[in-house]
Amino acid sequence: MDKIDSLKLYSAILTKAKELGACLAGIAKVEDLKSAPSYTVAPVMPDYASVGANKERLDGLKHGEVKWPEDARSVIVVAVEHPEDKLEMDYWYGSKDPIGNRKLIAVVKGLLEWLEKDYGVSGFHLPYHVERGGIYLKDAAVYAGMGCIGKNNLLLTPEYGSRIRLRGLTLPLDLPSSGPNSFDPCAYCDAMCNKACPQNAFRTQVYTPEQHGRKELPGRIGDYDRTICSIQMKANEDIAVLEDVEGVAGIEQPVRVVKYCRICELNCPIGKGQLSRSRLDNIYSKYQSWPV
Ligand code: B12
Ligand code: SF4
Ligand code: SF4
Repeated sequence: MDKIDSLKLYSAILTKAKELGACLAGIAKVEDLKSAPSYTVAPVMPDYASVGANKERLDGLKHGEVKWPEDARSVIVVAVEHPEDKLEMDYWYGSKDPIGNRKLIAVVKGLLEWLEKDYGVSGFHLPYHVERGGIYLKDAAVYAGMGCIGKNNLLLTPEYGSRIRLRGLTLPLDLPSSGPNSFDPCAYCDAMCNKACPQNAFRTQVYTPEQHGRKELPGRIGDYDRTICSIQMKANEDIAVLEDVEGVAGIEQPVRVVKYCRICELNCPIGKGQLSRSRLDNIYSKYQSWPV
């Protein structure tokens, strides 16, 4: 594909992703991602097998390693907003995917069908779990120009803060990359996101540049401890109760609704819809199982 054609396709993909329901979209090069922070650091961190990890790793895959599709050259990252006035977008209803994830899946499927039909290009729908063939989506989103990694260890975007969820697909085409950029509001912020964590998961530096070979670590400086964060996630699972749910496709009976913690995400003032203190307190009560 020549340069003009790849620029036209690049722009058409981003437009189509938004038509299909993405609030943000961007493109990153696979070659750049192979040396991005999570891709080089995760394999040398201690293995993680708690909430959010899939126990069934693809054959031959080492812990933290990413299995790229052989022909993958570019990653399209799409995002869907999970605003604080629609907390249910993030809830797990029994074994059903959250509403937001279902929306993301529909966007990716729509893009793949359109690319095949209009351009004769076959892409690959990346699974969510890295252990099952997925990739580290936050780094991909940074390289795709969607934002930076905040001190809350999440992708932070100018438009929505961290209140978005991500999914991706790969293409066998070299497309222009839309990032990274210089957006970094955390440089001037005293990190209320970290202070609000009910488990104090950012209490101390647990990963160092010397041990991990680079300075971009979990929580930026190595102070986000996923084993502590997962204690809260397990507590959220334990306190989930049967609820009558209305208006969620596929749910007819009362189901256990798991509301995973997102306090470090919601406590950041960046992006749309800044929260009043009373609304924050109301939200906290839904996630916390004990007082801080
Ligand atoms: C496993 C997992 C979990 C586990 C373990 C988390 C972990 N970070 O290890 C648990 C269950 C604890 C968890 C918790 C949460 N998760 Co989670 N999780 C994942 C998953 C599947 C893989 C993440 C992973 O293993 N990362 C590898 C570890 C080693 O990296 P890391 O801790 O993120 O640290 C790296 C970055 O900080 C990066 N980095 C640091 N500085 C810089 C600078 C630059 C320039 C760059 C490029 C990178 C970079 O380098 C670090 C490694 O050195 C992803 C989905 C996916 N496929 O990517 C979702 C994902 C990251 N989770 C997400 C969310 C929202 C959450 C929660 C809020 C829970 C919730 N309600 O959904 C919390 C937030 C915790 C936090 N503050 O980070 C979203 C993030 C969206 C966003 N806005 O960023 C993702 C992308 C899923 C999604 N559907 O969109 N999660
Ligand atoms: S509250 Fe938001 S802007 Fe401030 S440090 Fe945390 S993530 Fe960055
Ligand atoms: S998701 Fe909750 S427990 Fe985990 S780091 Fe954020 S605030 Fe702390």
